[in-house]
Order: sequence, then C-alpha cells, then structure tokens
Amino acid sequence: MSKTAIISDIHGNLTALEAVLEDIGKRGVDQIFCLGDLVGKGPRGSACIELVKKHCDKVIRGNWDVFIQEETDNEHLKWIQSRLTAEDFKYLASLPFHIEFELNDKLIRCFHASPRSVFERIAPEYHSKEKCLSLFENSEETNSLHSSRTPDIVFYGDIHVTWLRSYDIGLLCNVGSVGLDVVDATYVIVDGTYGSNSINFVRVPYDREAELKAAKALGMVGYEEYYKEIMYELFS
Ligand SMILES: [Mn+2]
Repeated sequence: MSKTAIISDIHGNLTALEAVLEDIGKRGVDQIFCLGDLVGKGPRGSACIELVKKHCDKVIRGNWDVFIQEETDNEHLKWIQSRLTAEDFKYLASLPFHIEFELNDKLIRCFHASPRSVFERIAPEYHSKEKCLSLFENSEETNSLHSSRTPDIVFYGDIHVTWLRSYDIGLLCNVGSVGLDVVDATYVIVDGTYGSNSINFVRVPYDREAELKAAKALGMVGYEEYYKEIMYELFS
C-alpha cells in the first residue's frame, strides 16, 4: 500500500470526479482516500457518493457533508438535498473525522479542514505561520490529545487551493479540489515506493461545458452560481 491517491472536495461535480478516477486508474495506485465534501454546490451529489463508495478505500467527512444534513430555507440547498437519498444522508453522517497511516516511518494524518473541526478554515495565504503549524497538533477529534507523537505529514482539503509547505516539524499539503478547483480537477499522489515519500500534484482537465449542461438539464436551482464557480476564470 505504498502509492495512495488523495482526492477531496468533489462537491457533486460528477464530470470532474469521473475524469479524476479515470486518471487515477492509469497510474497504478494501491488505494484512494477521499477527504470529504462529496456533496454541496454541484448538482450530482448522489452519483458522486456512489462512485466514491465504489472506488475509495477510506473516506472522511467535510463541512458540507455535515452542514447538508441541517434543515434550511435556502432554495438552492433544498434542491441539493432533494437530490440525495435517505441512504446518502446516512452514509454522509457515518463518515469518520480523520485518516492516519505510516509510510516509511513517517506518520501521515489526513483531515478535511483542521485537526479540531471540519468548520475551521486555515489557508497559508491568509493565516499566520502559528495558525498553519496548529494543523500538526493533536486533538480530541484525532483521538491523540494525550499522545506526544504528532504527524510528520498533513494532508487536508477544504480551501480548494493546492499548497505544499515545508516546516521544521513536517510537511503541510493541501490536495486542492476535484470539483471546484480553479485550475482543472486537482488531486495528490503520495508515493513511498522507493523508501522515501514523494508528493505529486496531479491536475486533470475535464469537460466543464458538459458538467454545466448536465446541471442545466436537471433544472438545478442555483445554476448561475454554479456556473460562476465552474467558469471561475471568466470572473476573476
Ligand atoms: Mn469544500
């Protein structure tokens, strides 16, 4: 199990997820992990859940997977909810908080946003070094509050922007987003095959027009907003 693909933040974008899974399929990975936000914003959350269930070896929850369970008056959210089955809701509610594994004696920890909460957003571009270093801390959520061992490598999602930062205590990597990254669909492969660990970002172009066409055909409520998210470069 030395070559792992880590995907995150699919957000119901089925076209992007299919493209990423096809790409992963060509790269001889041993396992696939998903760091949450399977649904929300995009139209085909249920189909994305089905594919994630089929292909991913471990899946953890994101803020949207939690938040989508709540009752709302928002028409767009209500539409997104109406597209999910009772089984989908149950599955999302069952997802664990984090993933840990060892690779060449390094402790690797994956979570959606921070070791404390799926709702705590930390981006190296906007936050202090101290705040970024807090991503290596142990917490009650990671079941490691009283352990002296902290991760050597941290992978997370949530902010939809790829990052790789090296600190004295370890490597911090944001894996980007499958569904809503500004630069194609993005994921990471961590490879420990040759006795040391390499981290590779993979960017997969996908058919954005086809995704938008599908959203429109479904009569998606909030289509305009989704259009802006998908065609980000037109509005930046
Ligand atoms: Mn997200």
